[in-house]
Amino acid sequence: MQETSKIWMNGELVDWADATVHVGVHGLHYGSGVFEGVRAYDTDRGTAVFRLTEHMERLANSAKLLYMELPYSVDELKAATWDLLGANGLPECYLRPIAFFGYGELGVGSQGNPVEVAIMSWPWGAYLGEEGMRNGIRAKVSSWQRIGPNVFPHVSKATGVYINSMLAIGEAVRAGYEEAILLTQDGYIADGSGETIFVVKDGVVATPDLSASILPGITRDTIIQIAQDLGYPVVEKQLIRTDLYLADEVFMCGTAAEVTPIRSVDDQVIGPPGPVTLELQTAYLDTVHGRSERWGQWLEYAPSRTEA
Ligand code: PPE
Repeated sequence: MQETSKIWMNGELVDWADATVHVGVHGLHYGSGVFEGVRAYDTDRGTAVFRLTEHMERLANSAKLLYMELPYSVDELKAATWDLLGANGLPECYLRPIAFFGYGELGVGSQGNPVEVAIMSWPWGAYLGEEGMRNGIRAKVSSWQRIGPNVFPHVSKATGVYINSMLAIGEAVRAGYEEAILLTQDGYIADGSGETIFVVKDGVVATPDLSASILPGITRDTIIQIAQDLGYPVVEKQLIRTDLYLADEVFMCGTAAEVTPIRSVDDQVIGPPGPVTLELQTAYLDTVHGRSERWGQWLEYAPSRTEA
């Protein structure tokens, strides 16, 4: 991770090295935190944050699902983001808002612990590598399943649940693959360790529906909208692993991964990035970088710029 100058922490901009917590924080012991991943892009009109409002709204929803009261509103968190971007002066970066139960009463119950909130920002390049973005990655179906909706509220982007993702990607990488694809407990496709999965077959774009133990992905929503606007039928439905093996195209998407093609799953060759994947990838990258106006409503600019 490339260190930057400041981190926003509990209402203040502090030096990178000073954004620390005590080993007794609840969030460290029990994974009781919620977080976001957001990207800011360098555009002709200055730095733009892609769908910042939706990301902060999802953070608030994630917190609610853990019965965590955020001490800041969505608007305050958006303002904090702009303060941080201004302080660090990076034209383009990844942003990581996080809220967690802090230091107070150790014990599984979260009562009696303050809620701490921080936002980090640092440069983060292609999540699955430049080569993966261009030529596609090799993925493996994981032996680890996604947890069901009554085990954990998967709609919450909670820190502790990422143990599941950590084990899955660790297994895939040790076996020589770049990413893992997790199935639900019923055996349907859920998602990647940090991405939503899309399948293209006979011109139809399909992705698992939101009940498949997945995060309601903001990039997922973006890609569905772009694909529909480009004239592709899009279906949200249960998918099984053989749908991946027999697909014309498979890709994954997420804030960090953007649109990354998948060239094989479990050594079943899908092939180099196909035309639909490339069209959606180009449309997505043109949108986030402000090169295309068509979906420009998703780019949020620093408040002073909007007022100017
Ligand atoms: N599923 C999972 C499990 C997931 O973690 C992400 C985001 C997505 C889908 C896509 O969601 P969205 O970004 O709203 O389209 N994963 C974050 C990276 C996690 C990491 O720290 O690594 C991200 O893309 O920021």
